[in-house]
Amino acid sequence: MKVIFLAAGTLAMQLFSAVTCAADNSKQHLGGYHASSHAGSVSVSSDDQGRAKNQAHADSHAPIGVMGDHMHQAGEWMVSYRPMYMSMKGNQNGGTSLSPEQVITQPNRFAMPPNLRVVPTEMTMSMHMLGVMYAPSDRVTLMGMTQYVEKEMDHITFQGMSGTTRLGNFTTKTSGIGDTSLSALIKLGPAWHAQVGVSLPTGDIKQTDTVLTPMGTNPTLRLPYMMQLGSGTYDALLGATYNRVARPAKSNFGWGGQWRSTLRLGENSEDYTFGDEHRLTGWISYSFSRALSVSTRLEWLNRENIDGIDAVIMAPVQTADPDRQGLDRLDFGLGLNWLLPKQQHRLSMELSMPLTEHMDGPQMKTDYQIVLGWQYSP
Ligand SMILES: [Cu+2]
Repeated sequence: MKVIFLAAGTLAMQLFSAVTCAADNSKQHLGGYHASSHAGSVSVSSDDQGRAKNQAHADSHAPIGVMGDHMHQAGEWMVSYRPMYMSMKGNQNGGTSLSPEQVITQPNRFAMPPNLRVVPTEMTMSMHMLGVMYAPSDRVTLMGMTQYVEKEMDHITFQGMSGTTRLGNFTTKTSGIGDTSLSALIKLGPAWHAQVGVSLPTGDIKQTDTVLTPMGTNPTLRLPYMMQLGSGTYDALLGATYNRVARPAKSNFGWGGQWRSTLRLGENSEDYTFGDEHRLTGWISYSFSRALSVSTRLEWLNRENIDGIDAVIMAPVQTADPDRQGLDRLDFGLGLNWLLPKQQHRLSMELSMPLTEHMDGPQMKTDYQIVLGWQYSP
């Protein structure tokens, strides 16, 4: 796992420097200098000093994996693109790893066959997140985000109603627009703000693909919950963020923290509700200069099980079970924020992997996650 993490890190760095060069070149064509521009600064702390004096810091944004982390000054716009890639591998129940042969000793909630017969072995998820921010005043920043999602899951099918004979493998894929969120960030103090928002169910929850059954047939079925593109419900988004940027004269260290919850409102058209999610994170950043900072971060994620059931999702596989979706996970992340000259563009990346994970399983284990970011504020 470590090797993969390192390899992914190197790849991400290469990607990053490629993107950086491209951005550096294109910057030449952007023309005039804007005195008040910051690719999204928050160091709005001193209103009395006037805007021209406000300079952005690389660490005035949290690590790029943190959403809704910063505000803007009145009249500022920002657009952003954040590609996110997540890899999951292998299975776990509670805190214990399970081989595919161990997974199929677990009971099947649909009773026939008595135990699970299909085991997911690997999953990848890519999200292309597009965001817009606008601040009508110094106290409020509005934020909209939508995403294009691609998911892929590999499985082993075991033959017949019992036994450990492997019949074959199959892969399911889904892709499309995910859910869309609209939020307001409200300033509470010099380094504090709250988030209040709603997630709109723009992602499809009826995605299908062809599977291989234990009987050797290949029907096209509605795919399990985690392969769907959205929640199907309107969700409330609530959070609070504190971000203290480095004060170069005193210390190059900055730090911050955030709480963020996704609370599902009601039931979707297929008679179920995804579990609420709660995230608590804290980070420390170190600034080499105003323009470049690195960070380490811990994030705790709690996700609840699904309430209700989609009557069409019924298969001897763990992912089809609404009671095998909840988890607690602690992630460790390493990040980098770079504010390009003229302060209009920011490039960021963050790599993270779980330190510990506990789940109502069996469920797939998270391997690692990479988030890249390009943010532009004219
Ligand atoms: Cu912004």
